[in-house]
Amino acid sequence: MGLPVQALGPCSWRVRLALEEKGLDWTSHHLNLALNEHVTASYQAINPNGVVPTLVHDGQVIIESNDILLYLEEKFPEPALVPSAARDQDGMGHWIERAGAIQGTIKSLSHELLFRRFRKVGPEDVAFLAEHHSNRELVEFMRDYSEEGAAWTSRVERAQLEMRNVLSELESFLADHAWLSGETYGLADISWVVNAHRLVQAQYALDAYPKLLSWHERVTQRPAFDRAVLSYQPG
Ligand SMILES: N[C@@H](CCC(=O)N[C@@H](CS)C(=O)NCC(=O)O)C(=O)O
Repeated sequence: MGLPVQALGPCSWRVRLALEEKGLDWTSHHLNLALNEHVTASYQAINPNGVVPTLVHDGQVIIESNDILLYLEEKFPEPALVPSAARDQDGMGHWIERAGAIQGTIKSLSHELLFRRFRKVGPEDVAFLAEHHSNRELVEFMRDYSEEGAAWTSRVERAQLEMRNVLSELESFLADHAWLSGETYGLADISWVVNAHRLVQAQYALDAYPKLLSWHERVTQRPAFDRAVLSYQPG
């Protein structure tokens, strides 16, 4: 049994959501991570980290999902997904940065709570990655995941702690603000909803965070979220 392909990459959901919100035309070059389609020399020549997503636009290559959000906003400012007030812009920047920094945490929890049921990784898979993937961090992660020893336990414990901390911060912020981007929905909401949605998928206990759950519901009910994530089928 496999996960639906759209379940595999919150970083790609993030970019698709921004593209959908802005109503932009784009061409998908889908890579199936479970089939190691990102573990090729040709893809790593485009994205040296060998991870998805990558945006290629007007001859420019942008490789970090949050950087892609900011790039899209700069090139395609309408409809605006940044707040007009400087104070809200700072707040938005803070949350986007936090989303980028928490990526490893999301990855550890996704593997522990969701993928472990579907994705078996053995020593031969790790050896394949070590030979063909230039991103050493990614290879070490997969080695720890496959061995399920002390190194993995410590990754998961660290991730649980970091996640609890950031969820408390989000809950406090959302107690006073409708959106992470300030007065209106914007890039910080896009950046975070994919993380929150992944936690929901992984059945992470979120009852202690009612403001976050209500914000998640408001964002995931947007038609763009449906197109970018829930009903998305790779072409
Ligand atoms: N910081 C990067 C992280 C990208 C990343 O880790 N992408 C994941 C999917 S969400 C990936 O390609 N993983 C491949 C793997 O772990 O083998 C970004 O935000 O674009």
